[in-house]
Amino acid sequence: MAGSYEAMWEKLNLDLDAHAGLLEVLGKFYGDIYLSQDKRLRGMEYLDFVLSEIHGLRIKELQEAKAQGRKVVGTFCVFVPEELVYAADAIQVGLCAGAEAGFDKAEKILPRNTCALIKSFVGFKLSRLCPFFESCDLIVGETTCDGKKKAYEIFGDYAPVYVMEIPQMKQACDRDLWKAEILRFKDTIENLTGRTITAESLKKAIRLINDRRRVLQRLNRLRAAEPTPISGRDVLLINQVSFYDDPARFTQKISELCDELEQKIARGEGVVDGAQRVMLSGCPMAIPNWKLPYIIESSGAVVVGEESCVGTRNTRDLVDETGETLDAMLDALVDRYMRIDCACFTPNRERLDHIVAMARELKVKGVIHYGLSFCQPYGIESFKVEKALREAGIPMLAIETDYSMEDVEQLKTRVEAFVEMIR
Ligand code: BJ8
Repeated sequence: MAGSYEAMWEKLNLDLDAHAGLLEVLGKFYGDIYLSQDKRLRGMEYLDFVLSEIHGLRIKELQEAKAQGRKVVGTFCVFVPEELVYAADAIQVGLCAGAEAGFDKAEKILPRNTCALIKSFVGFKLSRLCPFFESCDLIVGETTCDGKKKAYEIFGDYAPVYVMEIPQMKQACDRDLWKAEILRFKDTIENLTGRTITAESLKKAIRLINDRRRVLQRLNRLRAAEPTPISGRDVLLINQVSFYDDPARFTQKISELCDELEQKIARGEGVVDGAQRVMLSGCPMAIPNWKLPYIIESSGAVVVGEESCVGTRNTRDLVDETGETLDAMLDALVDRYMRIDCACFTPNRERLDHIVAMARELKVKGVIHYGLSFCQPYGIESFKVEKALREAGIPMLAIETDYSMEDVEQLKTRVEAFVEMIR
């Protein structure tokens, strides 16, 4: 890939040597974790292609869109209403980063004991390693956890940052606050793009993003089959790519992959024989964070669901499509996003209910709770998750880790013991 895109990366002011090193490591990592799998679906070739071109073709597409006057908006959280971005003919991309690259630079402006997800996005920007960052006309942060909230203040010195205020509770006054924030965001996007969001353009955008959620819901329903026809690693990758790819193309490709899955299920074929069904729950896993699913799936288990923002938290709820006026559609957006059950809310009973219901529907033998080190919302909530699951008779293993590979052996030992226990 490098040869044909070097001029573009240079124009984007990437550190070319460091970037080449990153792509090399990423390619090797991907080969070991993904391409080594047996009985993979033909449809995954599209994902392999997208991944191999993640800093190439997709960036070229963004640059071409920018040349035609379209704007690119980067985000870190599923709270940012993508529908408003597309309704103004802009493009949204997820910027969360799942690798340690650039931590040395990030730790010069952030405390070391900051969660890896935050250090990673700061590190990628400071190290000039990510062409997505460099393509953004606006970067949208949000006041979810304290770490992100305070990091955006510092990050604003390096990038054009706008911060949305996210409520912490779900009372009527919180909905009012959120509605005001959605309207403020709408104005911001209209100013950025020079376009007015109309009922017609918003209706189209709601359909576009709902269609992507619907196809991922279909994928989740299909993978629930016994035996499961697709690995958890592959579904994680699909979810990760959904944050970067063109939404309409992605929906089409995943729909084709689902057709293939249906045929596989009809033949009674699974992806692995005799593996224990487990579910992941907790912090989001941003690309290329594939560590834990790989450990789990190399330890006699298969992941059949992700209760996470890179998973069902992002796809479970659709925006109501029946509204005809702009006001009705904006209210539908407000209501849909208020249903997100991030651990940043208090209380957050609905998340516990969702986890138990999901674990039962997927017929899992156990749940592995994934918390990033120094993430207080998910770390603290994991105790309530464990209790809710215990009451439902479902065992849980709590894992706290980061992006480093140093603890792989230790994690493997713990996961193997858990899989043995649930067998
Ligand atoms: S809606 S989960 S994407 S905030 S892991 S940075 S919480 S210290 S990512 Fe999230 Fe939105 Fe919630 Fe989802 Fe902080 Fe925790 Fe780090 Fe986190």
